[in-house]
This record gives sequence, C-alpha cells and structure tokens, in this order.
Amino acid sequence: MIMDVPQDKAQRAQALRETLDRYNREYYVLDAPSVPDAEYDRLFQELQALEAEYPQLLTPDSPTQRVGGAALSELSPVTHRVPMLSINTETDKSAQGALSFDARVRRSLGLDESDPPVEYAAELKFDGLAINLRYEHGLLVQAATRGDGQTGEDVTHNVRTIDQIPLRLLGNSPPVIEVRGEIYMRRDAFERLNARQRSMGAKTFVNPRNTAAGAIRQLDPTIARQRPLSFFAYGLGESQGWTRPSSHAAMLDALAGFGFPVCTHRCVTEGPEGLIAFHAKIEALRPDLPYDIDGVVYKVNDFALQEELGFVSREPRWAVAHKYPAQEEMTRVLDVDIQVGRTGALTPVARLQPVFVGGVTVTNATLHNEDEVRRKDVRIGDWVIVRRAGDVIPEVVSSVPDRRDGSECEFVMPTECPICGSHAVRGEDEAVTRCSGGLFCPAQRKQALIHFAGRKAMDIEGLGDKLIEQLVDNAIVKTPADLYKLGVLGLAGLERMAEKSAANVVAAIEKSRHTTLQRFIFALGIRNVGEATARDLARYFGSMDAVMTAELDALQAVPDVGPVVAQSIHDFFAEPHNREVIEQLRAAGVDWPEHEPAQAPDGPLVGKTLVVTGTLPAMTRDDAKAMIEAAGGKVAGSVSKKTDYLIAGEAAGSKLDKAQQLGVTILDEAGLRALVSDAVSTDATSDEAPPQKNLF
Ligand code: 5U1
Repeated sequence: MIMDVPQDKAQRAQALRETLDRYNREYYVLDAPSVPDAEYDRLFQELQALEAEYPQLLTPDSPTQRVGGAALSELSPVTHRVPMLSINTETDKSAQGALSFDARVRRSLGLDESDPPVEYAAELKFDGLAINLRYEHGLLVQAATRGDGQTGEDVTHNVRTIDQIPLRLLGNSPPVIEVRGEIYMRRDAFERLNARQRSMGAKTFVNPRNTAAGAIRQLDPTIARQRPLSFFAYGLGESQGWTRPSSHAAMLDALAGFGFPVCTHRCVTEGPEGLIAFHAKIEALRPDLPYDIDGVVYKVNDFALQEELGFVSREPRWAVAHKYPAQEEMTRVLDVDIQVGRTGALTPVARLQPVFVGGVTVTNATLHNEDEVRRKDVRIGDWVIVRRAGDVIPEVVSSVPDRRDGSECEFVMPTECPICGSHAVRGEDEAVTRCSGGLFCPAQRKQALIHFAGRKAMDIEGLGDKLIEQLVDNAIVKTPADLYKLGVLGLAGLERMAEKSAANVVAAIEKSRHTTLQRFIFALGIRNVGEATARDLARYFGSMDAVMTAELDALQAVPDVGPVVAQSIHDFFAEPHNREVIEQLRAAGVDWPEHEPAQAPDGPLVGKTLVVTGTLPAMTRDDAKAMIEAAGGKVAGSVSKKTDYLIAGEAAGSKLDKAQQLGVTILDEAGLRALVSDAVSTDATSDEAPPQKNLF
C-alpha cells in the first residue's frame, strides 16, 4: 500500500536533494568541499530512507539515482537535432597556425588591414569524447555520443553516473537546452585504475581517452561508475525558450551558471597575437595539467560573426583546433635492457629507435616488469606504441603484432643481476624481480645515495647522479654517512669538478645536516615509504627512536600504513647495518627537531584491515573509506591473508573471489555500518613478509 506523503516529509526530501546537489557541486565541480564526507553521507542516507518509505518522493534528478536500472542489451541510436560538427585542425608551428586561421577568418568576413582585429575566444582541446547532454525543464533527459555527427548513441545511463554532470540545472532553466562538451578521465584517476588492474593481475588500460570512451559505451552503468570520469562543457546544441548570450565567452559563463564545469584555462583576445600567446602558455602548462589535451581551440567570439562565417563540409569556418605534438607514436624496440633500482628492482627498459613524442625525442621507455612485458606481448624487434604524457616516464603502451616479420625475439628476464652478478629473485606474489646483492651491488648503492641527496630528501644541491656515480666507482663513498666526511680536496680531483664547484657541494652537504624528521625518514629510502608516509610517520611518532623501535601494530596505527608498508619499515630497522648508518649520520651531526608522539587512534576498527570493492548501494567507495578510517580501521587496495573484512557491493569482481578463497569475512554496506557502530571480532592471521635486505 502506498502511503500519502506528509507535507513535512516532502519538504524535507526537497531540502535534502538541494543540499546534496550543492555539496556535490562544491566537491566535484568547484573543487571546494564545504562539509566532511561523513556529513554528506548522513544526509544521503536520510534521503534514501525517506525515498524508501515514500516511493512517490523519488525523483529522477535525486542524487540517490545516479546509478539505477538494469544493464541494457544494446545502445539505441539518437538523431542529433543540431548536427555535432567536427573541427578543422591546424598543425603548423604555433605562430603560423594562429596567423593562418586569422587570415582565413578576415578574408571570409571581407575585412582588410584598416578594419579592427577580430575578437577570439581561446580554450583547451580536451582528449576525451564529445557528448551532447539534453535537458528538458532543467532535467537531464538524454546523453548521446557524437557518432557520425548526425546520429550518435544513447548513453544516458552511463552519463548519469558522472558526478560532475548535473542531473538538474541550477537557476531558471529553459524548456530545452542541449549542452555539449567532453567527457574525459584525469591522469591520476587513470593511473589509480591501472594500478588496481595490475594488483589484480588484470589487463591494464591503454590511455585515459580510450578508457573514458570504453566506459561510456558500456551497457551496464555500474561499470561506468567504477571508472572515475570528468566533464567540461564548451558548446551548445538545440535550445528552446532561451535567449542565447551574444558571444561564446558569455555562453560559457552561462553554462557555468547552470552548474557545469567549464575549464578556467580560457581567454578572450583580439587578433592572432593573443592566440599565439595562449598557445605558448598552454604548451608550457600542458605537462602539469591533470588531464590530457591534444591542442587548443580558437573560436570567433561573436555569435553573429560565427553565423556569417558558416561552415565548409561539416566544419565551422569560425573555429580551429591548433594541435600540439602527439603524445603517442609508433617506433621499434631495438633491445630490452635491465635497469637496477634503489631497492634492487630489475626493470626492463625498451631501447627504442628514437621517436619524437610529446614534444621530445624518446629513446628509452619503461616496460615496468616481466609480467607487463608478457601482457603487452612486447618482443625485441617489435613495432610498439610509445606514450609520453607530461613529465611521466615514457612507457610502451602496446605492441603492434600485425607488423611482425618473424625476426622478433622474446625477452627473457635474467636470473642474475646484470650489474653485480648476484642472484635475481622474484618473490611469491610479487611482480618485481630483485637483485639480491644489497649493499654489494654498486647500482643499488648509487641509487640509494641519489635518493638520499634528492630535493625532497636531504636536498643536497650539486650532488647529482654523475658525481655520485664517480664517488661510488672510486670507492670514496659507500654509505650516506661517508658524504659528511667529504672535503673539498677529495672532490676537486674528480672529473668535471673544479675547486669552486667542490666547495659548493661541500657547503650544500654541510647545510643538509640540519633537516626535518620527515625528510630524514624519506631519505633513508625504506621500501614502500614515500614522502607522504614519511610525513605521517614523523607526525605520528615524533622521534627517530620511536619510529625505529615501533612494533608492527604500532606502525599500522599510522594513517595509511597497511601491513605491507609496516612490514617494510619494521624489516628496515631490524637490519643492524641500517641502524648503524643512522647512528653514523647522527654522530656526523645530522639532526632534526623532535616532538612527543601523537595520540593513538581510537575506534571499533583499530588494528583491522578492510578492503572495499564493487558499487555500494548508498555510498561511494571514498565515503566507505572515510567511515572505516574514522572508526580507526585501515583500508587496503587488495585482498590478502591479512584482510579482516571485504566490504563488497554490486559487481564485485576478482577481489570477492579471492576473499572467498582465503576465507575472509565478507560484508555488505549494511554490515559495514553495523561493524562501525559495533565491531565484530575476527582472528587476524599473521604471516610474515619477506625480510628486507641492507640498503647501505
Ligand atoms: N574546447 C573545445 N573543444 N572542442 C571540440 N571546443 C570545441 N568545439 C568543437 C570541438 C569538436 O567543435 C565546435 C567548434 C563545433
């Protein structure tokens, strides 16, 4: 029986929807959250409970309705009411591209030298997939891909899962408006997704654009929901009952006012000079942008002039994309070498036929590890796709088997370290093969010293890779403590080391004696301890002695330190050589301020490790993580024997299988909530990670 809805409940549901929409916008669009996740979570659950009690209250734009409905059997075609045009591309060098475009525009408008410059809007060309979003009376009713420009595919079910796309427009919405823009995946989200794939032994995704496009064309929206996608608005389709602003820039402002994310890297400028400056500025910024772009777009700003200019064969005369060099190219693998890292990891590196990609000539690209070489099926002599995005190390994305001629040969991981000849060992459950030489291996010693002197560690200016190489090769330095014994005379004799530079290096070493606990811990190069963990350890324990003597449980109480990291830290300090080096450094006068340890965390999940997988009915995985951490628990990325609970939602995949195999307790969202309010006890197994070898 359906009950009448009391007025106060209806009002409350309406208020909750509005508040949650605002919080969502602040978080996802404005990047400025105003409340903690737990508060959002509380209101979300309240709305869910109201909608469950009074189904009449459920509206299609409710924040609870982002993932709903069953998987489709196919995507339906959608005819675009206003065709989705493509854009003409300029690939000329920066100045020429903008000059040619401006010259074409002026010619088409019949302007001569005496006429004023044309006003342009410049923005980014995102490397994603174009989408048309149709809103009727403010509600998102349809999302369609570009397709051939006339007919696209209906992907509304997946687009609704994108938190940055409003389900309802803000303010006074016209009866009909179609907003166009690009769906893309941020690079950090892509890296996280691939790290997760690797940890599960699953196939990695090729690049953010293909991953975003693949997610949007899925039939099952729960899959799209698991691939974090973003959106930028940059255009219009059909509109009815709306007075369109008079320029592109004003239209973008109006779209931002409706609640859409509009990229802030844009400008309005006159004539080609401003376009040239914008092109150069964005090119410099490109490596630091959190998403891929393949160029910039110039548009005539005034809509009346755009109409006058019109189109040539589905491309507007009023816009052009001015591209940057591609970030992916094809080249050949000449050989595969092995690089030995700081912790002895042997990394296969493809030596490439030089190729210009992402604005530089690339000759080497990482292949990560043996499994990746197999998964991507890369052979010596293969044609491969190489990617270089931003300042990320170039990597081989995939091989191109169609271009093989039979002369290619398989890569074999060596069984000995190519530098010191020690055994190369691959641990059980590990993807990495390591040199077992430890301090004996000069490659590891060099890398450990390079790390120690690095900017984020002891920050010893002038002590670069080449100098460290000479110091190790000439047996002048064996451990970091030896650095503090160096004098100008000892250094001045080395290659490319004049007395002045030697004095500068000695002064920089001197200066590094007074540091912080965080830098010192990071400088030690403990496996799995990055900058953030070093900071957390320093904050939590306050002193070096407290970190060195901490037991596994105490280490695991530090935020974000799981069993694997705790074991690495514990093993490192259990090694007498490492403790000796720390003592020598202290004796050499290296010091840092210390403080009292922080309070131990509290809550029903202290000491417990949980993994969250699949789509939970009423909370995102970030919400679940916050809830677990607030209760003192740890969240891990993969299931192991040390997992206490697996929190599994819809479409939980291999983690669920693994948890079942290992006999890990499996709970749903309701189980998690019960756990947080009343912790269930369990027998945590304690198996030991392999010991860590000496680093110095
Ligand atoms: N920023 C932006 N990207 N982009 C792509 N604007 C823009 N406009 C486009 C396309 C294909 O097309 C219109 C010029 C029709």
